[in-house]
This record gives sequence, C-alpha cells and structure tokens, in this order.
Amino acid sequence: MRAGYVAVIGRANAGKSTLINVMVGEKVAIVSPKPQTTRDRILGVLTKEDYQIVFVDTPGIYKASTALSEMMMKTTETTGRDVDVILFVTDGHKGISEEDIALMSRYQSYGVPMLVAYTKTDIMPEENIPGDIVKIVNGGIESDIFPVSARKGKNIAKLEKALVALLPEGDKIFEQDIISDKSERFMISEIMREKILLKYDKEIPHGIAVVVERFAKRETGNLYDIDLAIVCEKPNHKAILIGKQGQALKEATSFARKDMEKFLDAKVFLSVFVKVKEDWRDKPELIREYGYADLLKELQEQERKKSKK
Ligand SMILES: Nc1nc2c(ncn2[C@@H]2O[C@H](COP(=O)(O)OP(=O)(O)O)[C@@H](O)[C@H]2O)c(=O)[nH]1
Ligand SMILES: [Mg+2]
Repeated sequence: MRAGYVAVIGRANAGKSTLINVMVGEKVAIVSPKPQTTRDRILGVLTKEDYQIVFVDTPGIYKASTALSEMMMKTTETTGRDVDVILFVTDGHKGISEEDIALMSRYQSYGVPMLVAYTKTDIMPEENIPGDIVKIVNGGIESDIFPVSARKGKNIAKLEKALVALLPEGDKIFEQDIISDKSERFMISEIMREKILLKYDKEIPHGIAVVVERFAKRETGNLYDIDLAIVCEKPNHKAILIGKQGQALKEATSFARKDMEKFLDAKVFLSVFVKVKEDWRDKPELIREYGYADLLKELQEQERKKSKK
C-alpha cells in the first residue's frame, strides 16, 4: 500500500480544484472562472485497493490585498513544505511565462518530489504543447510534465500513476469511504458561494461569506431545512446581490438549491438572506466566525513558529 499527501499548487484559476474533483471522482471543491474561488485548504481523498492519495487543494498564488487573502496565500506556502509530493498545476491554454517558471523553481527548491500538470489542453492547439514543455525544461525544472485535460479526462490516469509512484509505503491515512475533510455544512455554504461567483461580477463574490444559520434534517421525509446568511461588505453590494425585486438572488438560490439536493441526495428547503458587515475580510474575529477558522489557525501557527526562531 502507498499513501500520502499531494499538495496541489499553482496560480489562481489554473485549474487545481477541477483536477482534484476529477481525480477524486466527486466534487470536493467548488470551481469558477474567477480567481480566489478556493479560500480554505481542502482535502480530497482518492482511495483505491493499493493506494490512497490525499490531495490538498490550496487557494493558489496571487497578490494579497486583505487579511483574508493574505491568510489564503500563506496557507498555500506552508502546505507545499509539509507534504509527500507537490503537484504544480499550470494553465496550458494561457501558455508558459517566465513568471510561471520562476514559481515552479521556487516550489522545486522545497526539496519535495514535484510533478507538473499542464492542463486545459482541450481548449488550445495541440501543437503549442511541445514548445511550452521545452520552455519548462530549459527553465531548469526537472519534474516530469503531464499535459492533461481535467474537463475531458485526458491523461489523468497517467498522472495518477506517476503520483502514486512518488508516495511513501504506508497505511491508509483516511477510512475507505472518506472523500473530504470538510463537513456537509461547509460544502453547503461553498455551493452557495459558487453560484454567487458564477452570477455576479468579481468584486461582489470576493467580498462575501456564506454562513449556515440552520442545517436541519427533518425526522420524516428525506428533507433538509437550510437557512443561509450571505454576508457582504457594503450596502450597495447588498442591493446588487438582491437585484430588482429580488430576482438576482432568487436565481442564484435556485441553482444552489438544485446542487445541494444533488449533494445531499435529498429535498432541500432553502432560505437565504443578505446582511452587511463592513470590512469583515480585515477582521480576524469575523473571519473565524464565518467559518474560516482553519485559515486563522494556520496563520497563528506560523506566527508562533516565527517568534520561536
Ligand atoms: N476547458 C477547460 N477548462 C478548465 C479545465 N480545468 C479547469 N478549467 C476551468 O478553469 C477555471 C478555473 O478552474 P478552478 O479549478 O476553479 O481553478 P483553481 O483556481 O486553480 O482551483 C474554471 O472555469 C474551470 O472550469 C480543463 O481541463 N479544461
Ligand atoms: Mg480552486
């Protein structure tokens, strides 16, 4: 048996969460075309007869502008040092820049075995691939490079095999049927956030948190009552979220409810309201209250280590 942790690292929007969902075979992390979709570190677990891969999804690499985004960045950094393998994901469709190579070099220098997934090959000309691979190799990156498409499932099996070969021998880390370390409540709030990411312009979703106020299964009937609060930063954001006659929010809520029903395999009564908390993203106590306690813990751990040195 081989088992271990694989940190999935790369720029925002590279396709990390999509790749993990495809490999795990279930949606463990939400996906959207906007950067900063993944906020928290999420584990996605793939268990087969003779191996277990624990993927660590990270928020990715980008410029931090609030306390929340700074925590997200730091989480990415520490995750890379504490795993068996780094899977560096790069967007093939965007092409390879010097900056991409500099990032790969940085993670290579951690001394952890690394593979590169060059993804989204389904939406780019295939003849661009060899040139980009040469660029990566000439940039001093020694890792094997796998051109893949998460959307089409192309070359995913090969990548999986290569990851397994780099894992240490050992017992399973998680029980057979575990696919994520996150609770149902967490996934419910994430599903709502995904629909908001898809529906509104980026300044709105980046400034919201979704708080589960009630998550209750009825005693009879396969039915959940779920109440959510969407916390936003400004009164004008609240107005945009709700929309004319509540139409915008109604639409987002209806998409979310459908996905929640799929996820819970039950009927869902969903009620959603919007409230304003100015600048919550810069207030640690609110970041904790809104469910990002893991991010805070991570930050405190680092400060502790720093002050020890
Ligand atoms: N065409 C195509 N799109 C992809 C692929 N993988 C991810 N995407 C899209 O790229 C965007 C960002 O994906 P996401 O997984 O959220 O990226 P992350 O920020 O790195 O986690 C989403 O719109 C995905 O649907 C792929 O293999 N092919
Ligand atoms: Mg992501």
